[in-house]
Amino acid sequence: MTSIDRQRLNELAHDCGIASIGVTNAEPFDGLGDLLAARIKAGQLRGLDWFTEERARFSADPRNLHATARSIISVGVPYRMAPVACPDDEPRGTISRYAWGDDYHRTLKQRMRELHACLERELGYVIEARFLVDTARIVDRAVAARSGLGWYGKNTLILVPGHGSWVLLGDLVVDIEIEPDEPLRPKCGRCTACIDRCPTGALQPGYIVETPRCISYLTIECRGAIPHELRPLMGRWVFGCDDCQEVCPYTGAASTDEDADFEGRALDNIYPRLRWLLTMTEAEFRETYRGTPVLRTKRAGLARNAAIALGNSGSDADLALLEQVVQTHDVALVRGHAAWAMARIDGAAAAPFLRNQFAQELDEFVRGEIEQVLGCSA
Ligand code: B12
Ligand code: SF4
Ligand code: SF4
Repeated sequence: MTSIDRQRLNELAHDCGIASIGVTNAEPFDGLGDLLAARIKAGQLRGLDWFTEERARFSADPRNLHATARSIISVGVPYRMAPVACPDDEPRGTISRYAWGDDYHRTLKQRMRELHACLERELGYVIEARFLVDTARIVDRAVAARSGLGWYGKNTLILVPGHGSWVLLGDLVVDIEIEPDEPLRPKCGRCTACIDRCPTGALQPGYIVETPRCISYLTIECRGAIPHELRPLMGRWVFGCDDCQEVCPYTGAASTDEDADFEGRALDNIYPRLRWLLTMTEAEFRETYRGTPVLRTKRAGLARNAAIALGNSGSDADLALLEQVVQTHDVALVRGHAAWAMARIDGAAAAPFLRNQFAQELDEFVRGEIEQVLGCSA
């Protein structure tokens, strides 16, 4: 069977909307299973219930996915769109760039399917393939690093030449042999800008993200109350966090891309109005975020995050709305975080309302939140 010429593969990928690729074999990833098990044991992935040692060990050997796999094409799709100005007419939160437009899982899978079809056409025979994006069954960054698609930055992300870390990753696992690429040399040198910038101290030396402290985890994956000590550090992020990427010199130097799938559909998909997030209906939430990654956090999670962001950035002018949220929001999680936000904006001004609310509040969580911010007792 003939295989594909490497240069031709690049061209086909490009035609399918995939800017960068790297190729590696489908051998197991040496030491990865043990590394992941150690990270789990150390609590660095706490909160991600699906991230079990069993899944982690499975993901270290691509042949678990596909017994006859021979090669993996690591695909990189950049998503740095032109900057959008944030109007300052009212308080707004920030959504991380990858979530401005369409859900990347769908976009990448579709482009990988197109590449697979092109390959079959080009070679004239059937190719068994698996299409993976962001699953627990393979470690996308490990594939990208071994295939030379990019190198590990100290922010633990893969930096792709010309695009920095503004690149989403997918894996096209195939049963044909393709000439593999060499891994790239890491280029962080003495820079530690991302570690220094991380607002919560989640990013640590040694290529470690403490998941339970990462704003990305807190705003997207965490379903319950956000720990009090982390809330003031979350700034205006309401979905994900890009701080450890924005500060990176390689990522800063990245070219902007034009890709309709990743463009923010409207301002509320980039810098959403915080007051609106706190009062939006389920229908409004679904309409605005339909088909985007933001749906993952659900309406209650996004409203909870908005309460924190408003607490961190709002003024006394927002207290009346927050009072209304504490009294009437249909989700206790949001009411409790709104009480926190009032105290964060102006503890003295909020105290009479919060004391009064505490006296009549029936929900245990909301009572607990008020108790903590006021120091009042039952
Ligand atoms: C779980 C997960 C998260 C969790 C946990 C992060 C974590 N600690 O891994 C949370 C929710 C916090 C998260 C956040 C984000 N994520 Co995420 N996440 C994943 C997911 C699903 C699994 C990652 C995983 O297996 N982690 C566990 C182990 C493997 O990670 P680790 O302990 O950091 O170890 C790795 C590296 O640090 C490195 N390493 C470890 N030690 C050493 C030592 C040396 C010397 C070197 C060189 C490297 C090295 O090797 C390990 C294997 O990759 C992947 C998709 C996938 N299936 O792979 C996306 C993925 C990593 N996430 C991605 C993105 C975009 C993000 C965010 C930027 C989203 C955002 N804007 O909010 C943030 C960035 C946070 C950060 N700085 O990493 C992209 C990264 C793209 C890229 N260019 O690298 C991925 C690949 C999704 C995708 N398919 O595109 N994520
Ligand atoms: S995404 Fe934000 S919180 Fe998480 S490691 Fe990066 S800077 Fe820190
Ligand atoms: S900010 Fe500096 S240390 Fe962090 S990934 Fe970029 S170059 Fe590396």
